[in-house]
Amino acid sequence: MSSSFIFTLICFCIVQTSLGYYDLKNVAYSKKVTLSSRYHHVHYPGWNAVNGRLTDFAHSGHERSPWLRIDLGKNFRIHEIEVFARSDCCAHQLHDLDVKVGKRTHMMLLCGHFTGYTKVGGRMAVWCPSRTVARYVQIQIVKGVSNYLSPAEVVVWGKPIHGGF
Ligand SMILES: [Ca+2]
Repeated sequence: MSSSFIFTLICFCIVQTSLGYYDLKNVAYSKKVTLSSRYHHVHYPGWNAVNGRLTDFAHSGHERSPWLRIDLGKNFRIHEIEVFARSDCCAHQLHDLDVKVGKRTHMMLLCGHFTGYTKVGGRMAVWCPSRTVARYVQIQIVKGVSNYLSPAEVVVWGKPIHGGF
């Protein structure tokens, strides 16, 4: 993985997205993460999914519909959410994701869905409806009866509601 790409993830560079926004930043970087369960042998904390590195990963326990939720700390206008698969192996672990956002954890709305599998080191992306505002972002596997959720990184491109970081 090139250092310039990692720099893009962690240094909040101003980016131009496919829709032409220039002021979006990765508002998930270093925020609080909750995993639905914990992998039993080795601890791969949820924080690994927001640390700006694609060389490590968070890892849930074995369950039907594991999820990972990021608390952005406050409401942001959310534009795009990217989920990166592990770069060492096991891309099949990341598949059929619901991506939900909400201002409260009990009021999450579907922002987008990704059907199928990624490849090793692959990327899933969903774009939220225009003017989506949320504090929480959650990804969850919604297909299959026995799954691990092991994203290398979750990037949330967003911006403050009233300007200024
Ligand atoms: Ca990571």
